[in-house]
Amino acid sequence: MTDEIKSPASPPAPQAPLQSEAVVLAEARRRSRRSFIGLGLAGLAGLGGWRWLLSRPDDAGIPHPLRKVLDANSRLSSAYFKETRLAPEFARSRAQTPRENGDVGLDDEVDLDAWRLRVQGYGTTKTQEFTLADVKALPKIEMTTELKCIEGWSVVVHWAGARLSDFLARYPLATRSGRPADPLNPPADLAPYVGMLTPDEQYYVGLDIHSALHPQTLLCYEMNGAPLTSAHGAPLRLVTPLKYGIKHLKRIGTIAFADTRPKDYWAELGYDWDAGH
Ligand SMILES: Nc1nc2c(c(=O)[nH]1)N[C@H]1C(S)=C(S)[C@@H](COP(=O)(O)O)O[C@H]1N2
Ligand SMILES: [Mo]
Repeated sequence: MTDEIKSPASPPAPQAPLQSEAVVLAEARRRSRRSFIGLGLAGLAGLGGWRWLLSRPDDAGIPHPLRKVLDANSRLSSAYFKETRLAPEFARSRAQTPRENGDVGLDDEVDLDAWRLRVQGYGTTKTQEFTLADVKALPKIEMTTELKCIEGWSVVVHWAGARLSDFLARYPLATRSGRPADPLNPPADLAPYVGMLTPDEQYYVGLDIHSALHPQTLLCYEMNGAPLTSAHGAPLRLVTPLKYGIKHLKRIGTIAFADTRPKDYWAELGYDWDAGH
């Protein structure tokens, strides 16, 4: 396959976000228009978050919810999820093919017919397997966003894929109870973290669940209107444009939910674990 930008074979599919996602998106757009205060305690306080914090039940013998916030702020509930922002989107005509950057975990040829997405549910060792068709059956989301590499370059790319949040609403593997992961009303038993690995486990990234359920976090199968090439992560890669390219794992093999920060290739090499920008 070449890396030329191809025109799409058919007009872009109408986007049909799930209802709850449409609400999340509207809320996120509204928030992004305002200056974003940040997710620190100051931001929470300014938005009535203190009242929310202090009204929390005192579960598991933890004397004060603040302890939990400081230990793992991704455990924050809906108040936290609403404080999101969107990465800027660009005219599709500005999209370019990015360089093929980073090939850890892509050594072997990928057998597209044999490939499966393996998902290990939260609180279980069982994994469930999905085909690319399963992912494509979810609402197709298209977005033109900037891919920013920590090396200092960035490029505008048009992506298409399924929202991870739609996947987890349809296949509720991110909660112990099997309740769907609704970003607006996250269940109390939602996993705080998600890890992703290439099939050979050579490259791996970790995300907090808030980032994972962000409306622009996609399981992508198309770049600039064409199926992903192998070097860009075929058949399925992560795109999450509020984070640097290091988090955009190419060729997803396994997704697993966790209580603690999953291992992260570049964090092990000294980069910021969150890698947001
Ligand atoms: N499997 C895998 N995914 C990866 C990497 C890698 O080395 N291996 N590198 C990352 C980095 S640092 C960047 S900038 C982007 C680049 O994506 P691109 O090759 O599509 O431009 O892929 C990310 N995903
Ligand atoms: Mo990168």
